[in-house]
Amino acid sequence: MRLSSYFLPVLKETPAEAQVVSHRLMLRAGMIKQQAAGIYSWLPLGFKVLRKLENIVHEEQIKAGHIPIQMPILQSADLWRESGRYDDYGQEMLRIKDRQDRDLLYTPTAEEMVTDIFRSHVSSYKDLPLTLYQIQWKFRDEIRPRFGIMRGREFYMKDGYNFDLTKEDALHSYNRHLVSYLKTYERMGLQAIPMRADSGPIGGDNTHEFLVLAETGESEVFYDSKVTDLTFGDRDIDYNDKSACQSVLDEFTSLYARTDETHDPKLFAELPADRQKSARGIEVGQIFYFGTKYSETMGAQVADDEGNKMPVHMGSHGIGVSRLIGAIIEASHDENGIIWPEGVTPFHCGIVNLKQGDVEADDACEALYKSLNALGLEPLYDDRNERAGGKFATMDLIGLPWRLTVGPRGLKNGVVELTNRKSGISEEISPEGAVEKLASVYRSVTVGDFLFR
Ligand code: P5A
Repeated sequence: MRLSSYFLPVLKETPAEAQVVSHRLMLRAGMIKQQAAGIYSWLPLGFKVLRKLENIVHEEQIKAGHIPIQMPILQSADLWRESGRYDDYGQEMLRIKDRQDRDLLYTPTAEEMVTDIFRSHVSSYKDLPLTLYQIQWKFRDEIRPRFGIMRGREFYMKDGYNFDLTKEDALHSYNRHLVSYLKTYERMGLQAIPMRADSGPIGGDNTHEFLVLAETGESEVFYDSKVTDLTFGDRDIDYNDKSACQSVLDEFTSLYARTDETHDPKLFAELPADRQKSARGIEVGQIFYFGTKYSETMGAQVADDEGNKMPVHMGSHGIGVSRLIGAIIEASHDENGIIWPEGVTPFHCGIVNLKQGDVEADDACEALYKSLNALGLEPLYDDRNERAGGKFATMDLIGLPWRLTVGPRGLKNGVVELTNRKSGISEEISPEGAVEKLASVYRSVTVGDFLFR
């Protein structure tokens, strides 16, 4: 992409309404625009990152054997009357009437709708296990939308739902989700710690939230410091292997890690004093097992070989896809702007032409731009007629992991400058060498390049 033909409305001033750094930087980098309280437009740069995250989520869900679907954003209230949640859900649910005076609602979550799909089409235990998921906009009329997209009213969520014959099978689904979530967050450059939590309006008593530690997090959390040493890494887990998934769950949930809702000060005090940590965290996902709560009230049953019908065991599993962008920025920025992890960056590198209009500089930039594109990488080429200082400031603000700086002086010696955004370290290198290095960096990072199949 050439910056001269892109739409990147960066702001020079720090917006006064933004209280946390991720919100400030998203506004300044021209990623989002607020349209109403907690409701945002996603401008090109923000939309690109959102799609990258979405791709990673799809890839990891599909690897785990889960099947993508898409359910509507508006739902009929009748479904929610069946489960009893229409009245229970309270003011967070946005209720709407259509022209026939029928009650609709803007989906805050979709346990009822997916249960309705299941009961309409599945009647035999032979069709189990089944996990359906979607990535779809949700609406919750939050009393205090804040921190930009971090606590929005409209937000993008991956929501998955498992259907199993027995509790044991459903707990395997739970474990499978936990494993796939650990993998997903790590690919996004994040450490998200599973913590024992409260299930709220979704139900059930088996639930973990995934928390990214951050000073600006809304949740208060308590944990054993050893839990921050755990990483999932490159493990290749067979998702059908029950004991392999169980042992990942055991490894990641045995140490003390709880949100304030389930915090047990007595148990916590048994930890060695230097390992007792309390901090704040951003909730980027939650998994639930709630047994037959919805299948019983809504009649989602399967029959065994003798024709005996039984309600299926279910759970639901969510990832806050739009919120994750805020969490990533909170975890990865400096005073000059965002620092994207390579796995989610909107463009793989920036190209800064120090002397636009100089034939050699222009040619060298064009050549770099073409070679990188030919490798399947996406450079953002700042080809505007602007001062170098302004171009550097924009690149730092939007946080691409690598920057190529090209100017007549370097080109005389056959070199360009390759700078790493995170370390700030620059090296002089031939243009071919720079392309090769970027190709090898991105070969080892799986970028979310899933194409919906
Ligand atoms: C699981 C999927 C559920 O709704 N039903 C379907 C279950 N879980 S949840 O924990 O309530 O939400 C899942 C994740 O969505 C994100 N989230 C939000 N993101 C931005 N703004 C909000 N107002 C908001 N509310 C929830 C969180 O990351 C949460 O873990």
